[in-house]
Amino acid sequence: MAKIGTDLNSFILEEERKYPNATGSLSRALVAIESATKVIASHVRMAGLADVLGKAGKTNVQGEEVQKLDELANRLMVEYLSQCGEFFALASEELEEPIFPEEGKNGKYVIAFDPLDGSSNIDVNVSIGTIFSIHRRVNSDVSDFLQEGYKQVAAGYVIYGSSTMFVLSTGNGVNGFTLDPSVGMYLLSHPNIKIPEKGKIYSINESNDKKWIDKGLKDYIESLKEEGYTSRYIGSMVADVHRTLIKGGMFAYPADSKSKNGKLRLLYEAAPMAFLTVQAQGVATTGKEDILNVKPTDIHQRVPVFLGGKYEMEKLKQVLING
Ligand code: AHM
Ligand code: MG
Repeated sequence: MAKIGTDLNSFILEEERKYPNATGSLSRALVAIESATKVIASHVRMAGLADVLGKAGKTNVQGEEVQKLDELANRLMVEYLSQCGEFFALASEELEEPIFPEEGKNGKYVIAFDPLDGSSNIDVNVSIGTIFSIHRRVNSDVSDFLQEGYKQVAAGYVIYGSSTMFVLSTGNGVNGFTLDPSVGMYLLSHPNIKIPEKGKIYSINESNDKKWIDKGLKDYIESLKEEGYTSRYIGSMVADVHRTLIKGGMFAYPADSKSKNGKLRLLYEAAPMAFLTVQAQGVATTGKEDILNVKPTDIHQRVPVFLGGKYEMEKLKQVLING
C-alpha cells in the first residue's frame, strides 16, 4: 500500500506499473485532470475577491472580464483535457453536446465531468467540487458515453473545502490526496477509504418529504432518527458524499413529484459517486437497481440516488421493497 504523503503523480505511476501492458495513457489523462483542478482550486480560493472586483467594474486586476466560476472551471477542464490528447470525447454538465477535441483523435478514453458541482454555494463560501468519470472509447461516437457505470476505468472528485482534496479510484479501492498549497502537490492523506458499515448521519433534503414518490422513504428516515441518527445536508453533492465516504451513514436525492427522476445526473454525478462508494465497500442504488448497472440513454439524464454504508442501504432496501 502507498505511504501517507506519497504525491498523486507518483501514486498514479506506481499504479500503472502494476499493469505491464499499460501504455501510460490513463496516467497522462489523470495528470491532466490533476493539473486542471489545481488551477480551478486557486480560482476558487480567490472567488470572494473576484466577486468584489467583478461587482466593482466587471473586470479583474489584469483588466480581464471576470468570468463566472462554473464557466471558468468548465473552460479549464476542456482546455487541459483536450490538450493532453488522451480523451477522444468530453461531456460536461455545462455543455449541451459533447466535444471531440482534435488533439484527442487517437485518444483511448472518453470523460464526463461536472466542472463545479454545487455552484449555488459559491456565494456563501460553502464547499464545492469537480466530479469526473472515465470510460474506454469503444464505438468512437457519442454512444461511448452511454456505457454502464460498472465499466468506468476511473472516477473521482476534487472537493474545494477547508482544504482541497482529490479522491480517486481506478478500481483498486479509493484513495484521498490533500493539496499542499505550499508545494502545489496532492499528497496521500486518506489511503484506502472504507465507508463504515454503520454510521450515524442521514443526508437528504428533507424539505421535499411531502413530494417524495417512494412510499416508505419518510418512515425510513423516521426510523433512522429513532435509532439516534443525526441530520447533515450541505446541498453540495461532493461535500455530502465526501462526508458519507469518511464518516458513513447515507446520502440521498430521491425522485419527487417535481423531479420525477431525482435531480442528480447519471453520467457525471451519480455514476462516478456510485463507483467510489462501491469501491469503498458501500452500496449505491436508484432504489430499484444498482446505479452502476443503469444503462444510460441520454448524456444529461437524471436518476434517483441513494448511497451509503451497508447497514443503511440494507435497511433502505427492506423499506422500499415493503413500501
Ligand atoms: P448543480 O450541479 O447545479 O450544482 O446541482 C447539483 C446539486 C448537488 O450538488 C446537490 O446534491 C443538489 O444539487 C442539491 O439540491 P437541492 O438544493 O434541491 O437540495
Ligand atoms: Mg452538478
